[in-house]
Amino acid sequence: MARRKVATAKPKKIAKRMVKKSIVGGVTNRPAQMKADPKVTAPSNGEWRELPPPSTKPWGEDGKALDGVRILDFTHVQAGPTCTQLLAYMGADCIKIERPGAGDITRGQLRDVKGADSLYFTMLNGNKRSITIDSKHPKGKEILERLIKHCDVLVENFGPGTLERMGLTWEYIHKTNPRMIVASVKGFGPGPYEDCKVYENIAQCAGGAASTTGFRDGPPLVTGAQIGDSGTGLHLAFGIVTALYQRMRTGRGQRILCAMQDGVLNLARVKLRDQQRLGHGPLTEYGQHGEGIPFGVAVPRAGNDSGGGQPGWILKCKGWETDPDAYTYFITQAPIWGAICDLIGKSEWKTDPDYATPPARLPRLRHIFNTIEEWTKTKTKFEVMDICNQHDIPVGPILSMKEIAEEPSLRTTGTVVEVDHPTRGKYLTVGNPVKMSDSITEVRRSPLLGEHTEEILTEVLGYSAEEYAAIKSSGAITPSEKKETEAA
Ligand code: CAO
Repeated sequence: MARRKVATAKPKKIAKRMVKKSIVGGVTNRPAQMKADPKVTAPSNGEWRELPPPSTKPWGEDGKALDGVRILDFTHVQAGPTCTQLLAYMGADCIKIERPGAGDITRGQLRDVKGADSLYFTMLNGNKRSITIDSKHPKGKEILERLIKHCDVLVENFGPGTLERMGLTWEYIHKTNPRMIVASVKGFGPGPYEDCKVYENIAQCAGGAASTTGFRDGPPLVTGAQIGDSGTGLHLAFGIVTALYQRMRTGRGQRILCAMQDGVLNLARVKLRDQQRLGHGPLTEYGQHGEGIPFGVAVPRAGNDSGGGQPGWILKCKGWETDPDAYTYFITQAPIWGAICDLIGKSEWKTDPDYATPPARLPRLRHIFNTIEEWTKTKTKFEVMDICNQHDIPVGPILSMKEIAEEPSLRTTGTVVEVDHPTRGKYLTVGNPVKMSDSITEVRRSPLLGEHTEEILTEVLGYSAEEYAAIKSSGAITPSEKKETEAA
């Protein structure tokens, strides 16, 4: 793929902007007043403390962003694990609690290698440690209490009421460890649906994404991107990091709730924007306006129309007859309209009043894109990318998952990472999509079920060897015989 031009700001300008920002933000940055001891402690008087002196270690060699943060990870399936995996990528010590003998249900779902953890599990639980605890066993409850005292954040995405049924109410957790942040994903926030269990596609439907996705003459569509699960996990991670920041000032934890419906709506906010615009007239940038089809009472599905004021569409490229992904996205951004006309052999459109201005083009978009497509059909999607980028025309090849998996630049940046696993061998996972200059992510494989049980009980929670042996024989960390007999 051709490299895109990247706008670069002059270093001096950036430095000036950063100074201004830190003053606006109220962060004192005066070296003369720096404390010698860089340890971070919560301020006792509620006033903000000074920052430690800037590290002199090389970039990326002074630990990770969330070093020292310990997570009690009570998550399962996708929404919760996405969140905790991101926190683990950032350096948090993520301790995943799993049911003895079973574990996260996704370990066995969509299995592709017999007897090995599925990709569903391994790609969502990297960089974590796994401990098995029966949360309903008396000894298990005791271990959980100790974990609550030793952790900073509890993350869970059980069905409504499940955590409380385990005895882990907010009141109990807060009393046990007032500094603990309790972060939850639920399907819906407080209201008529708060007790409902929710999976990805339900959230996409309830959050407004499905009704605005697809083609006008077809049914609502869900998207392949997991905006309900992974999107909400991402929102939750943001909430956790900001709560950790607030805790440095207040010294106390708090509850965080991310409802999947809310997370999806946040990602679909431009459609709520359009809903309100609809009250003031037709949505002129939607293809249906140009086709003379009146709007109804709600935002319609817009097919492949581009979201903003830069009309775009998906166009066929060379090979489309046999390759389902031989397409490109093509945007007719106004400033480069002349370049598009020249490229596709329609230079006369530059001065033709029917085509020369964006408003004149709106009713003719279908014809315009059909004409551009006659040109893109003569090139591969990568040729279109190369040629158009020389003219600053925004286009994007439709990349298949196969192409993404094989794309060398994504391997170089650590966005696609190959890791080795003791039972399933090598597999690809998505690395940290957030790149930080001083917190470098090293992606590690997901843990086997209960792989770190002994290490966490003895090294983190301080149980002696005798106590560990007693816990082991109590049945709190091993599958019960009854369950094993049932399974057999
Ligand atoms: N020891 C003993 N029991 C355990 C356990 C452990 N370590 N871990 C979990 N359990 C038990 C729970 O106590 C609960 O049992 P009860 O129902 O008897 O209280 C049960 O396992 C799990 O309950 P659940 O409701 O969370 O799971 P489910 O499979 O019935 O539902 C889901 C799954 C995802 C629909 C539901 O958890 C949910 O709605 N979560 C919130 C929304 C969400 O995150 N959805 C995203 C799903 S995809 O990422």
